[in-house]
Amino acid sequence: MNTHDLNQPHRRYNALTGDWILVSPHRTQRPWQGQQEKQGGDDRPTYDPSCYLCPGNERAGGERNPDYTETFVFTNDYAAVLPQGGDLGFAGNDLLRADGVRGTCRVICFSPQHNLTLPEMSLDAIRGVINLWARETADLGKTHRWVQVFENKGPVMGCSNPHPHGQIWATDSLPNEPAKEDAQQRAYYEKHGSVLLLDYLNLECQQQERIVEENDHWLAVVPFWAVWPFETLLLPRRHVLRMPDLQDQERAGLAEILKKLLIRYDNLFECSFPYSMGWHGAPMGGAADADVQHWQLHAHAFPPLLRSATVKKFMVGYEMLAEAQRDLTAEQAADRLRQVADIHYKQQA
Ligand code: H2U
Ligand code: ZN
Repeated sequence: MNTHDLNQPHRRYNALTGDWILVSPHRTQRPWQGQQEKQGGDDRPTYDPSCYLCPGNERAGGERNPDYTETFVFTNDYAAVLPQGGDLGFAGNDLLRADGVRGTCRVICFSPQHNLTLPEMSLDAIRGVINLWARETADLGKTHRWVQVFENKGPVMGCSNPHPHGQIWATDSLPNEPAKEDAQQRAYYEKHGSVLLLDYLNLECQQQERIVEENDHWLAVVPFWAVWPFETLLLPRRHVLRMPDLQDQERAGLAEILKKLLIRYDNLFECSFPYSMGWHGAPMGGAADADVQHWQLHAHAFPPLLRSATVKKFMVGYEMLAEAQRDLTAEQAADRLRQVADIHYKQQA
């Protein structure tokens, strides 16, 4: 199969979720005319006395942050789920169903420095964030079935504060997206006797059409079934179930590929690239490893920008009513990401 032949309208199958996506490549055969607007200078201070995530400052709930020097984790003062879930006492039926949910939410500060972002942090500091993700996943995984680590970056993604931070929501139930991925990976494993995302990784290595960055331990691709214009999927080369299972070398490799990928993102439109990014690994909370061998750890990055720092893709109309659609193909998106410089635009002379 050669994806270069896919230049007519077609639908691509997302093997990981079972969803379909409409691709309309004929609409992009015109030359690229997207504006490349530069955003105003980034003049945030390294410390902001009014920021509720900066070291030493008071948060909305009245608690005070310690004078942390690397990373810092706290329980979200406005958590979406609470530890004391229980019987709802709700007598539902087939049409009116509700289940209780028990869980906890944490906020993780990546750095004490208010004006940094992940791609601008040192490899050592990024490794500190990776270790924190792994530690929190292991810790919350002892008592929760699903631990969702994520970062919302940029006001366009609804991020409330530019201080570099992410979140973790842990629940006793499996949310929609991981449930779909669990079912798809399991069915594939039963049918082929191999791991879906590792077979996919091998295909990407053979085809060399959608790879954006790679190193000895990791691969970053625009997946064949990408929905967001510059969506990427980050995969370890080895079969890894969960983030805490990553070895030292793999953590070092992850810091490296993450920094490179995010620099490419920032350079694409010369702006601090907004996205939602997060990790999926085998369910936790007592799931026996033998029952989750079909899983492969991975991260998704879903950036909303389409043509410039200020023109985003809207998921409206056909996507709300029918299915997701894109013009730019995954192959074209990967090509554009490969073509930008790998030195951050703020560091370029
Ligand atoms: P976002 O910027 O991704 O929305 O995350 C910030 C989170 O920080 C948000 O979930 C929490 C909000 O509830 N928060 C606190 O826990 N304490 C505060 O003092 C303000 C914000
Ligand atoms: Zn701050």
